[in-house]
Amino acid sequence: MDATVAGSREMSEADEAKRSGGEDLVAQARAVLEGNWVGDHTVPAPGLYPHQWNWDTGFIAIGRSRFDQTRAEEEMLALFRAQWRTGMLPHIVFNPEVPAEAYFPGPGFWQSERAANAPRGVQTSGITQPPVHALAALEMHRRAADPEQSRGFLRRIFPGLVALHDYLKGHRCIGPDGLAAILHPWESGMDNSPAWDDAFEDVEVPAGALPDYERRDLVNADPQDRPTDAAYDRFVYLAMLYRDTGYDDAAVKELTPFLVEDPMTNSIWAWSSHALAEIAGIIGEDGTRFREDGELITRAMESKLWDDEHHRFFPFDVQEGKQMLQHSIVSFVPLVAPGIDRRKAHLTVHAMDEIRHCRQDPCYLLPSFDVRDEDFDPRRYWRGPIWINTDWLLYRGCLATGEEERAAELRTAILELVRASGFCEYYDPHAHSCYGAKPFSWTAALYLDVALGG
Ligand code: 9WN
Repeated sequence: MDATVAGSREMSEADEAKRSGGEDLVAQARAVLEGNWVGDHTVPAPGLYPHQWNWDTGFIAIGRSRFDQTRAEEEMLALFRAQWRTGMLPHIVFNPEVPAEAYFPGPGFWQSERAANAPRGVQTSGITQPPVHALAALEMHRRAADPEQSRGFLRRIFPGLVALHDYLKGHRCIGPDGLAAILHPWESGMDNSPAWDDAFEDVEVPAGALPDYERRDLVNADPQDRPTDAAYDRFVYLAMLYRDTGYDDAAVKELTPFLVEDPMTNSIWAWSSHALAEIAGIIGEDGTRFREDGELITRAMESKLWDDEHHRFFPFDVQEGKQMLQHSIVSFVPLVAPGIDRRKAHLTVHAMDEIRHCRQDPCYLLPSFDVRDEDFDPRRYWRGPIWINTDWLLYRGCLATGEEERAAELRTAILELVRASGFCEYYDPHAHSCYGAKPFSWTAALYLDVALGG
């Protein structure tokens, strides 16, 4: 789309936001991000998530850049200051001013200060999350009120982005096909999803292996909304396995039952690889290899993760050597991968309706898991509820693949859900109730992006 057309679309969407009362909500969304700002970053939500999170920062910076370019850049740079020497970008950067016991697992569990590759002077977790950062940096640049300042920002963040992409390619492409593997469900960002159950249920926690620990999440959220204790034990055990290798990617693959090639992580990586190529061009670097990487990731997903019976992409269990056929939202996210095969994209868009509640017009947004499945739970964390970030990805995927009608429908549904229920962490797919932490930053940020014409 050329800049004039994009500009006029944004104008008319901003006008529409005014007419429909969305203007108040835009102001409220900004207030949520201002309220959750702490020093040099935005917390996902007060209480439950008191530190800086990895993929949250990317989503938040996309929305924040709509009204505060400088702080959006600042929080992205703050995250990259915690990058490990390997290029690994940790999923949590701990705020030293927050009491250690406020979140579990906290810095005392991860012990990053003992890891040879961890940065000094900052405590972090030892695992990562989906690499949304290059695409976020490019989105921010496209919206920048001050393009010169933004080019300076791109020059500063570029080496970190390259190191992150090289880390995924060099350390996480464990199978032979050029797809990055996650080694913990927390790395997917969709921690408790049934998408991982086949591999996750293979995790046997030996008696006496776990430390005594207290779940801080249950102090800040309703236990009905959060993962079960049995799931938490497995989360903690898997994280310990990795930690106790000294966060060694080569060593852990011999030990862990959980190694998964996830369509969502890989398609975000493909999208970000193309964004990185474009960023390289903007700052006078050669982006060819990143574009080539993006193409290879997309081709690998098409050949290894695509399922021609169900018309969607399934995660691959590397240790068992098979696809995991649960019907979760990750299956549709490859729509965002640039250059995805047109036929597969079209079939994927149609398959999306199969997992949602569509008895009214417009349909509800896509839930995180198939509403008809016996494992579906309308309120438990990633096992059914709607999350705005995953639907935002599908919205962008539909726009990118020319599925304009679907994109418009998702856009309306995002605006409507937030208008009806507020800036929640997640929403019931059958009603307008919502759960989790509130006000939730990426919901506010992506609402802004969509309302203002993202
Ligand atoms: C563990 C912060 C994070 C998100 C994840 C979401 C949730 C953490 C938790 O909150 O995970 O990383 O404590 O449950 O699943 O996607 O980044 O918002």
